[in-house]
Amino acid sequence: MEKLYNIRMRSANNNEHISGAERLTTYRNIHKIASQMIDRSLHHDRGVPDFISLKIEEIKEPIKRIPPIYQIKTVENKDIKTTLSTIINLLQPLMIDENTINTMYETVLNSENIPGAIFIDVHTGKRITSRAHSVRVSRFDWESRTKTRFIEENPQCRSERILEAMALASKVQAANLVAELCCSDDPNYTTGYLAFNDTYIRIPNMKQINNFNGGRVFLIDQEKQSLEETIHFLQWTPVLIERREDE
Ligand code: WAQ
Ligand code: MG
Repeated sequence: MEKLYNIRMRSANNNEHISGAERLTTYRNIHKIASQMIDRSLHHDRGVPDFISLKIEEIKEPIKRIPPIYQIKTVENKDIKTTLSTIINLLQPLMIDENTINTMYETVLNSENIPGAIFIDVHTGKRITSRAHSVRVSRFDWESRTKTRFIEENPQCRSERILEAMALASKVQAANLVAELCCSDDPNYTTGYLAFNDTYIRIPNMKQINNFNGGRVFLIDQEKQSLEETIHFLQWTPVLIERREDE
């Protein structure tokens, strides 16, 4: 197996998060991916950065291979007024306290400019990671044949933004979290998603157009898994989204 490198970019202005990205790539493609990321950091709808960081590291750990998230759905949600109740309805099978769902929703629509995800405890409904310690999922990417096949099977998901979100959601599902909720912080992108039980549910009108708020939350059951180990897996374990040929 060829060596892989993790490339991470983050950019900010006045210490406020603008954008970030992460990819796993081969030596041959480092230059291409790195320049795409710099381009992306320089032309972002959230603004022009005064700080860009680009980090490239060889992966030394064994790579875990996981399939893409199993099911993809889109719900109808015509207006931001119904978004919260749509999420509450979708989460019904998990029997989560409604206050906890409200906290999840408020956290992904926050204006705090959080670069990573915030954990919420499913039992207390409280945030258990602060803005300063938000968790950036890293070291994951699509294996290229799996990605090509996935796009053929799901042509509505061919945009890089959606593919990145699905790769991230696939790694998060592999971490056994109860649920993930995401709203883009891009003012021009209003579709968000909810992921649980290996299902990715796209939710149109998660927020109003021209709104710069956005975020991600991970709902965790700390009686079933340790927060620390989960964070370690999300940040450090290299994961390729890869389907075996016979699947
Ligand atoms: N790890 C943890 N949190 C992250 C990461 C990461 N690698 N990247 C972004 N976030 C958090 C951060 O708080 C951002 O503000 C927030 O998520 C949104 O990130 O199917 O574009 O990159 O059409 O703006 C969903 C696609 C797109 C839905 C989501 O997120 C669909 C998107 P963004
Ligand atoms: Mg963004």
